[in-house]
Amino acid sequence: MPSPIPRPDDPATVGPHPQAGAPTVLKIVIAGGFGAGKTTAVGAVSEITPLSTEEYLTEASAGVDNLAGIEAKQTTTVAFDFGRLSLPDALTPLELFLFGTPGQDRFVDLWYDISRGAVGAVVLVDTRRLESSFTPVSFFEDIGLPFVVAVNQFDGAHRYHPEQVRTALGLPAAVPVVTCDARDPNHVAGVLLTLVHHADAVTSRVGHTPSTTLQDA
Ligand SMILES: Nc1nc2c(ncn2[C@@H]2O[C@H](COP(=O)(O)OP(=O)(O)OP(=O)(O)O)[C@@H](O)[C@H]2O)c(=O)[nH]1
Ligand SMILES: [Mg+2]
Repeated sequence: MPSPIPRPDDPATVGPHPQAGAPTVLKIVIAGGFGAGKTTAVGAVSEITPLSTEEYLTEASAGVDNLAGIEAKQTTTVAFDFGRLSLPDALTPLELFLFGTPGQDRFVDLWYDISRGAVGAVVLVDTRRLESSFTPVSFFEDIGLPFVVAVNQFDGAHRYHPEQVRTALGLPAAVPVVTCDARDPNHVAGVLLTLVHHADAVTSRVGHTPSTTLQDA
């Protein structure tokens, strides 16, 4: 059985010296292209009423925001989502602070602010609009923040094997690619644990924490 993660002395934790038994608090970014299910995922798993910043899509955004496959979508995130998930039964009790990004590329400046202090990111992918995943993937590669890809399996969408998605996105073997239903709390919690383990493995391997640790927040 691998050791529990993150270690209590991991510098990528909130607070200078987490007390024994106190949860390790981690900031996690939920990212992905427009309409990939970020707000849905945060809302599904959050134990508090999530903070969201939704605005109605207007005719002015027609032709800018691609609604193919999500025609029923009426709102979009214009700042960020916030939710919280406690995992007290993990070997190291965890408290995850979840920050969902706005999806459109035009909000990329906000992605930097939202990613500050995070230990890692989940990139949600809608395979019907795969092209919208390239910018968030490149973003986290560029800033050096560990990330996992979670394919959100929308009803009626073709079910691609995760390895097909890896190839299509040009992801290295080290980046976990998993599938989920963003509406399912158990699925989302599983994706988050995959990310926490992956981030721990990456930071252990390179011998330092990402450039955006919680100490920067
Ligand atoms: N069938 C299905 N619908 C989903 C799923 N996840 C999200 N949706 C729907 O897809 C639409 C988009 O979901 P959002 O959570 O708003 O997506 P988002 O990524 O936050 O969108 P932006 O903030 O605008 O980029 C909503 O109508 C959701 O109800 C899913 O797993 N399955
Ligand atoms: Mg949203």
